[in-house]
Amino acid sequence: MTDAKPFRLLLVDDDEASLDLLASLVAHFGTLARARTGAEALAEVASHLPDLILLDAEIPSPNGFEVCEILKTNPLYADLPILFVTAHNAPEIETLALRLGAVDFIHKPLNPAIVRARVRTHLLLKQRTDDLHRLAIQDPLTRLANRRAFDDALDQEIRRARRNATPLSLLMLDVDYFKRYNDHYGHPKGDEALRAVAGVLARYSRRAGEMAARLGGEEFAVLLPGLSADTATLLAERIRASVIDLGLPHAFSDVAPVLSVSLGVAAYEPEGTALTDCADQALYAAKKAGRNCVSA
Ligand code: GH3
Ligand code: MG
Ligand code: MG
Ligand code: MG
Ligand code: MG
Repeated sequence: MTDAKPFRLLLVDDDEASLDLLASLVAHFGTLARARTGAEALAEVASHLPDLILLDAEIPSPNGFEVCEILKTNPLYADLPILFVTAHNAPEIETLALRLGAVDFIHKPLNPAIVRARVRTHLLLKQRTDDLHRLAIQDPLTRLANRRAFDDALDQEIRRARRNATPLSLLMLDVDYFKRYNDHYGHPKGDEALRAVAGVLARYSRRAGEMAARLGGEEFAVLLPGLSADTATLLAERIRASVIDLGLPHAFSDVAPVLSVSLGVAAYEPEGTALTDCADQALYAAKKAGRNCVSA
């Protein structure tokens, strides 16, 4: 149907013959998972998020309507399309399913052409939703998180740090003498350099909850839940050294023969100055201290 990645579909029905029939109708869309009860369906969604669910209404507990309600009230699964498959013909049953958040309704006995057509439509819509979501949160040049995604993650992590009294650190990073780099090597080379710096940040922010983001221009941030200021400062120093190790020649920098970055480090303090302001001030101090260095 497209040359994009194959889709993952979850088929839920307590009747083995129905599962086999459904599977034969939609196998060409991608990979299939099966569940025979509501509990199995929820477990499968939690372990391997599908792109679409074909959900029999009459399954052992929780039943199809309950499964739909559970999934649709969880923000993690709000975009997951659910198509009900059922022998019910009553309009009020169909309305209930749609009100619970189902995108469509398919009647048994199954009409093969209708099943394929509806599933295809909803997979295409799901793909478009995913694409738009990615565009909304990703910086197109570096593929890091963009400022919008960063601001959301920062809010969330600050709330978590306050609630659990766990450490949270933030790095702010700015490329040194980048205007000169652009002026002398050209904008396309400048873009390449930004991608290379982003690659370094991505390598150092792989643990769950960590996020590297491009805030704009040649300014980046790394959000580090669980890290104290001391540990974050060590990490910042490793990032600084790794950017130097990229070895991108910068003949017009006053501080190094290669491209370098300055970093500011700050740790969250519930009663203190805003975390981003602290990290910004530290970055400014690093610039004042001569660039190609870390300030905390
Ligand atoms: P400093 O060491 O004080 O940070 O000096 P600087 O030259 O890096 O700082 P300044 O803010 O004067 O210049 C930032 C430059 O970043 C200006 C602009 O040309 C460049 N820039 C911003 N966004 C992009 C981009 O998307 N691609 C490229 N190639 N350059 C960009
Ligand atoms: Mg059934
Ligand atoms: Mg700047
Ligand atoms: Mg700069
Ligand atoms: Mg600037």
